[in-house]
Amino acid sequence: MAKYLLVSFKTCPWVQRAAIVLREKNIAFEFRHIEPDNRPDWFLAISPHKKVPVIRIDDATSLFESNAIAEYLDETIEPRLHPADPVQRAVNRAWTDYLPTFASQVTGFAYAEDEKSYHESIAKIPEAFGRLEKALETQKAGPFFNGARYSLVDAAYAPFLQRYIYLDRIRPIGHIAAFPRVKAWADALIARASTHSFPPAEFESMYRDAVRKRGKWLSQFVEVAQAAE
Ligand SMILES: N[C@@H](CCC(=O)N[C@@H](CS)C(=O)NCC(=O)O)C(=O)O
Repeated sequence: MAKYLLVSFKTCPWVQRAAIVLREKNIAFEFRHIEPDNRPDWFLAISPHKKVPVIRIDDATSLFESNAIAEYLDETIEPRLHPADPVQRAVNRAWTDYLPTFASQVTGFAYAEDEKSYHESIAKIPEAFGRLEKALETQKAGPFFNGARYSLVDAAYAPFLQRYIYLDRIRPIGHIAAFPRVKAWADALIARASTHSFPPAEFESMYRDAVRKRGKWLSQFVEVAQAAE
């Protein structure tokens, strides 16, 4: 058995965040995908909220919550992805704290039940992108959040920026074009090998299929042929 076992749902962005950190650190791990509708007893026994990701270490210790997992991996395995400077580290942590809000503002519309709530949800996107655009401007960096060095902030936002781009291809939204730094950041993250747990085209098709099966308002726009590509 590998030292690290990452328990996953195939399209979960929070799992992807943990997997990215493992890949950035070149850590060998077993990636075990389970079905959301059929969570095995061994998993329920190690996941207090019954959620993925869970990382099992040496078949002895289980950690949950993607941020806690990312921080643990960063504290224990080189290279450090957090900046050495304490102020920059605090800035980075502040932006990883913002991630759940960002995720719901930027991809929450995919869960809207009807057209009205879909449009209400879409209207929240510019505020979230605007905040990140300002943060990237303050960092004066690129291509990644802190510049040339990849960080835990990059690993955190990559899955959600990738999903926004995929959702935009299901039904065009266009907001990201007004935020050039966010757009360039998203492009750099999508171009990075560590972002991808599956070949990108295969994953996009898997993700579209998951959006279609969700049965929300947006689901009707996912064409079956596209989902099965
Ligand atoms: N805050 C958690 C979120 C994890 C999460 O929401 N995982 C979803 C899958 S993407 C899940 O397991 N959902 C199952 C459920 O809510 O019962 C983290 O960062 O790890």
